[in-house]
Amino acid sequence: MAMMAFLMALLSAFLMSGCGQTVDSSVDCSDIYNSGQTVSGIYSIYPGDVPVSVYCQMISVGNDEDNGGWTVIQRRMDGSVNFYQPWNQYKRGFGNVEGEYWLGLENMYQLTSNREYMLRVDLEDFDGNKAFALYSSFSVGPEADGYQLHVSGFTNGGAGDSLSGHNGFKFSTFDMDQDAYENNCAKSHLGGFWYARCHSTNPNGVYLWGEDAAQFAIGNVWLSWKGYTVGMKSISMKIKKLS
Ligand SMILES: [Ca+2]
Repeated sequence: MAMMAFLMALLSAFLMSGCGQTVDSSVDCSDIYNSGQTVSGIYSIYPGDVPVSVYCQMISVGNDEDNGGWTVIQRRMDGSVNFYQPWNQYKRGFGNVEGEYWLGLENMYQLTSNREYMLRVDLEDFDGNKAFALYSSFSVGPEADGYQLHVSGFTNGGAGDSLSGHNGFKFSTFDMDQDAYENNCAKSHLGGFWYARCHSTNPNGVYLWGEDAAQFAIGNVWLSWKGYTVGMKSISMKIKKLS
């Protein structure tokens, strides 16, 4: 009996402590950061009942004070992942958490439906120039409303504002046209996004490897910084919970 009690205590201690880089019941990277984990990397978070692997950026890149606990929801960095994906993939998430990935609309909804988040978009071109855009409020609506985007409160980090025009629009993919255009924005711009008629940024578009004047508005572009024909070397979207 004593042995059994000991084993139960051991098991209990193990379950309480968690394992690896999992921090038990952390909803997002803000929780993980606040628990003392200040090294950027891959962690498990719990947007809902099941763990999700995510890249936590614990230090902001660039000249601002917003360090700590950014949950990366979208990341392009080397063109290694095909972002021309159907609805179910954008809903569930896809890619490689060590590199390029999309966290998934359902996870974004679970995270932001009853908590307040800010959004930061970091951009880098192939000449090494960097800029960002900051939004004081970001959330994604439920699937029943087409995973509608709610974004506001722009602050300029040099990139200008190419996202506020997408506020209020539903998410669209090539097999789920919910945009405001008579044709299919996802098909004509080769991505998946909260397209309007159609876009001023296309973060999930084709990885262009820089400027290509022949490829108008299909690349991973940010209009107010580099126009419609310059693809980013890296573009990432990350959210942080407001305290
Ligand atoms: Ca349409």
